[in-house]
Amino acid sequence: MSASVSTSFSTPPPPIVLVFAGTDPTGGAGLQADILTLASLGCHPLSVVTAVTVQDTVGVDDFFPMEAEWIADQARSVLEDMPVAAIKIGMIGSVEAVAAIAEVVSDYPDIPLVLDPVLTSGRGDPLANEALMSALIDLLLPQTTVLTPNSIEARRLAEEEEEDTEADSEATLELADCARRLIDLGCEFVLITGAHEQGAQVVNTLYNTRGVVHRQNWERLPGSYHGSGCTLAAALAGFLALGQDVAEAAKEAQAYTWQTLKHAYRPGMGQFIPDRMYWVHGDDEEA
Ligand code: PXL
Repeated sequence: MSASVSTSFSTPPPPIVLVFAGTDPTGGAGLQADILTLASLGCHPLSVVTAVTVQDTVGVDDFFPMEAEWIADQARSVLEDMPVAAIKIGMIGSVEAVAAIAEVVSDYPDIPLVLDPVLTSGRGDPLANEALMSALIDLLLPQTTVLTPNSIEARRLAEEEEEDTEADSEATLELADCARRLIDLGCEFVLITGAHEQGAQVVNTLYNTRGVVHRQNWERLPGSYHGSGCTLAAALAGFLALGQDVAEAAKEAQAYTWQTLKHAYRPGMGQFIPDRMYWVHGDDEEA
C-alpha cells in the first residue's frame, strides 16, 4: 500500500445514528428522508432496510417486507463496527421484523431510541396491521426513549391497548389520556404532533411520566407533505446524537422540521416534499 488514509481531521467525527426504515423511491419519506435529515444536521446515518415500497408522491401501491433475519444481520454488522449515538425506527414491514429489531436493540439499552410508529402513508394506505401494532406495543414501546406519533397514531395505539377492556370505542380519546396510556406501556417520552387536529396552529406536545414537558405551537402551513413525520423523528434522533436532552432535542427537531415544510417543493403530482437541505438552497429568509 502507498500513502495511508489521512485521519488528521481537526473537527470531531459526526455522531452516528442508526435508522431502521422502509425505502421510499420518491425520496420523500422513509429511509431516504431519514438519511437526508441526518446528513443535513451533521450526523452520519447508518441505514437498515426493513421493507421496500412501491410508491409515488401520491401514495403507496405496495411494499415488500425484508426478512427479519436480514434486518437483524444488517443491524448487528454495523452496531458491532461503529459507536452508535442514537437509534431511529420508522416503518417495519412485519411482526417478525418487529421481534427481530426488538431483540437487537435490547442489547443496546443505553442508546436512546426514537420510535416513529408508522401505521399508514400520507394518503392513508395501510403500512401496519393490528398484529403489527400489538407487537410494537409489546416489544418496542418498553424500550423506547421517545415515541413520535401523530394524533391519529396516538389514538390508534392507545385504543389498541384498551381494546380488551371497557373503553368506549365511540368516544375520542383526549390526547393527554393517549399520552398517559402510551407512557404506562413503557416509553419514557411521547411527542404527539397535532397537524391532523383542528385549529389555526399546529400544537405538538411532549409528555413524560409526570405529564406535559412542553407544548409548542406552529403556524399551520397550507400544503400536504410527504415524510414530515419521518423528518421530525429523524431530526429528534439526530439532536439526541448531537448531545441534547430529550426536551431540547424535541424543540429543535420541531423547528428544523417546520423549516423543511416551509421550504417544501412539489416535484411530482402528489404531496409536497419537505426540503431537508433548505439551508443549502440559498434561501436564507427567516421564518
Ligand atoms: O411517512 C411515513 C412513511 C414511512 N416510511 C415509508 C413510507 C411512509 C409513507 O409513505 O412510505 C417507507
